[in-house]
Amino acid sequence: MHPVEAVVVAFWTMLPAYVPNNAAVLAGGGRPIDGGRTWRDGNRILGDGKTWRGTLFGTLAGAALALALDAVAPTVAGAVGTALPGFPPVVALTLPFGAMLGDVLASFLKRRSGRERGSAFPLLDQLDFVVVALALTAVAAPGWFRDTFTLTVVVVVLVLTPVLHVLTNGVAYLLGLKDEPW
Ligand code: CTP
Ligand code: K
Ligand code: MG
Repeated sequence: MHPVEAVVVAFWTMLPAYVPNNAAVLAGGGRPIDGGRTWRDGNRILGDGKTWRGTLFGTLAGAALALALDAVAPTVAGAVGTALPGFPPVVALTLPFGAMLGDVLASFLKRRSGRERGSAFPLLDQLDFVVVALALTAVAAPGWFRDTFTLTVVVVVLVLTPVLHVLTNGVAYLLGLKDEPW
């Protein structure tokens, strides 16, 4: 696969996993998932930054995007001259839900290592959602995963994602949508 093609495929395929975290920032608030409870170390289990509303809205936004991308894939593929993968229904769910789950698991690890809500945890912040979105998808749709995520595409995703994450969160911070630029 040509490198440029790999970047196009990687970005396209990961969009339903990229959007949930940003959607959660816009929709978040209300009851925290951990209900305010603490772990045995005395720190919050997850913290106030992981809410039911943000998680649900993020997942739905990513799933809706996957369906929309699926509908326009033939047109876009023709325009850019690159074959683009479709999103089977199960994948339209595992990519965004996996992304949200990865973010939640990362918060659990942050609280266990004594980091307050909103603190930075370099690399974990940039890759938590990708790793779990891919892992969940690999388990739920192994055939699709093998065909779509070739080694080249996986490498591109692991390099491209932190760059995009830093850029989008920086912009969200400058726009006043996010409290921290990470
Ligand atoms: N958010 C949410 N539910 C989620 C994820 C995010 O409601 N599952 C919202 C919260 O308002 C959160 C904001 O999006 O404060 C930014 O998300 P994030 O940076 O992931 O959370 P933090 O507040 O930084 O908390 P943590 O330290 O636990 O990551
Ligand atoms: K996060
Ligand atoms: Mg944060």
